[in-house]
Amino acid sequence: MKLYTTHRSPYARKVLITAIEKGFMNEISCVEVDLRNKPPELQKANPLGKIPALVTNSGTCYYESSIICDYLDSLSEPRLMPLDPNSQIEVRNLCALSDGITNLAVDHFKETLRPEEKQSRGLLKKFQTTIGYSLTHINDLLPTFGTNITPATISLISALGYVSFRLPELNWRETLPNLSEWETLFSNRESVKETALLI
Ligand SMILES: N[C@@H](CCC(=O)N[C@@H](CS)C(=O)NCC(=O)O)C(=O)O
Repeated sequence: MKLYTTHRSPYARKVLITAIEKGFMNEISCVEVDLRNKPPELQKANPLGKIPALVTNSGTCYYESSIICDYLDSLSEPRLMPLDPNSQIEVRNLCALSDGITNLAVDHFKETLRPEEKQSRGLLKKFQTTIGYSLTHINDLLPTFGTNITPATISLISALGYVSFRLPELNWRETLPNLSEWETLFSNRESVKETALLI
């Protein structure tokens, strides 16, 4: 399998953590992509031109990080996704919340890339406030995330890593000690250490 990726992508990190947890890293060759100069083969594999994109051995391309994680999870037992439908919907809901935080942090970063005089202070503030509000909400929801590795915990680990990297000024570890403690539980896991975003 071929995975188009970039080392600073929180979405690709979800896929890599899943691949390591499922023991598939030896079967995946990673292609590091320069997003400012996308190779034609990425566009060919994924018409959206986004990473992560996974091309399977039979040539199928999966585009969205959650779909790629689902695909990898489906390849072997035990599954990271709980089998019970009610638990599944809970896990997917928590994934949506965590991925939503990642999306806000990415949008914030994109805004900071614009020339300073064109950046919207209001928009940046709105992204920061919504991230802060969502992290506080997750702090209260932590028991539902649990401490097993699931697609939801993977999404949350990835979101927290990205927020810490791009928005250190939010200082969430100081204000949300429960969430910080929860993150620490996972920090020595091989899949988490090996995929830590490079700064
Ligand atoms: N919802 C998508 C988001 C993927 C995404 O936005 N990836 C970014 C890199 S972090 C990208 O490829 N950006 C390049 C572009 O949009 O052209 C997922 O979960 O896979």
